[in-house]
Amino acid sequence: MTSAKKEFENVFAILTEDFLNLANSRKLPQNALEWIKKNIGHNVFGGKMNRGMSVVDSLQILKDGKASDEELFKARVLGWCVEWLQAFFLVADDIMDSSITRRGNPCWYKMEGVGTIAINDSFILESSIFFFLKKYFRKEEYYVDLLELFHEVTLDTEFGQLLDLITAPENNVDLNRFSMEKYKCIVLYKTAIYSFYLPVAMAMHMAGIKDELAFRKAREILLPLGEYFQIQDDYLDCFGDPIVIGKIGTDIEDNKCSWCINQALTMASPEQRKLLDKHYGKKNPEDVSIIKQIYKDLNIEGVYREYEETSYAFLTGLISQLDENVIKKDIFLEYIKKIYKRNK
Ligand code: DMA
Ligand code: MG
Ligand code: MG
Ligand code: MG
Repeated sequence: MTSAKKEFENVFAILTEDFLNLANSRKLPQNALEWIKKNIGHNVFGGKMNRGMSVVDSLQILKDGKASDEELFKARVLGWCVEWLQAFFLVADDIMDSSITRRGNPCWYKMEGVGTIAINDSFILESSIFFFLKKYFRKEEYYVDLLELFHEVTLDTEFGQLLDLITAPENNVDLNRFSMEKYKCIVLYKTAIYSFYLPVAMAMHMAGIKDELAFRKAREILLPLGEYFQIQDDYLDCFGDPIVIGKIGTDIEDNKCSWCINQALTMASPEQRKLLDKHYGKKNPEDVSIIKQIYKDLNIEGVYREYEETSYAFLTGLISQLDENVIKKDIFLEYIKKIYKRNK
């Protein structure tokens, strides 16, 4: 592990302690404190930390590598706020998607004695963010910007999750409902904004950037980058190694409007289309393997490899056109480097 990652990890323990002290100051009994500690440990810690680290990396780039220790600490706190937000979404997402594993462990709601308590645990994870922001940023002139950003991004993500879920109703498969256009709208809201725009926008606020154009330009790159990231997620859901990605895919079972099915729909013969209609969105493993066989016959893997190349060329092209005086290209180049050809 890099020392930057280690330094980032160290801040997790500080924030966990802060939050437990808060709960303790409210006179919560010992078993509640232990529950909260387990919730945080299971759900916030142990991810790839890409989102969180990118607040730190982006700030360093914006400050030409001269960020002070105090600024770096604050960027790490904000990075963990993104990780806490992600944990809040994932705990709920796994319930709604009937998922089984996450980060190589059972999903939180699947843990012994947790069940639907996970719903309230996800709320607690969300609320923790505003405690951290108040504790560490109350006196900063950009405090309100951070609050607005978290509130707006959270709402957008919830809109995205809504679209994702109502486009995939259980026991009511209708592949005519799907399209690449709908797909792009879902992933913009459910993934791109919180995973890509949020971390960079926070670093920009910390760096004192006020230029609206800079925020707009950042968005213009980060949102397509987020779409690319979710297409990778959808591809890995079906074709990734569960051991490596740490989760067992459920998109086919869940009738999800995933990139793979949308791609298959544009290529399927009438016979294949009939099979897709008949077997998509079913929990039965036999149905799932029929869908996977069609994906194989249509060479969805090959189409994905090609998409990945085209998309990489498109995104690096977009970045190269940026005006360095408005926003630094390196922020985005760092990002794309981290996710290009990822297998987890
Ligand atoms: C992820 O969508 C979106 C959010 C807001 C968690 P997903 O269900 O495809 O994610 P995963 O594959 O990690 O369950
Ligand atoms: Mg999910
Ligand atoms: Mg989901
Ligand atoms: Mg997924």
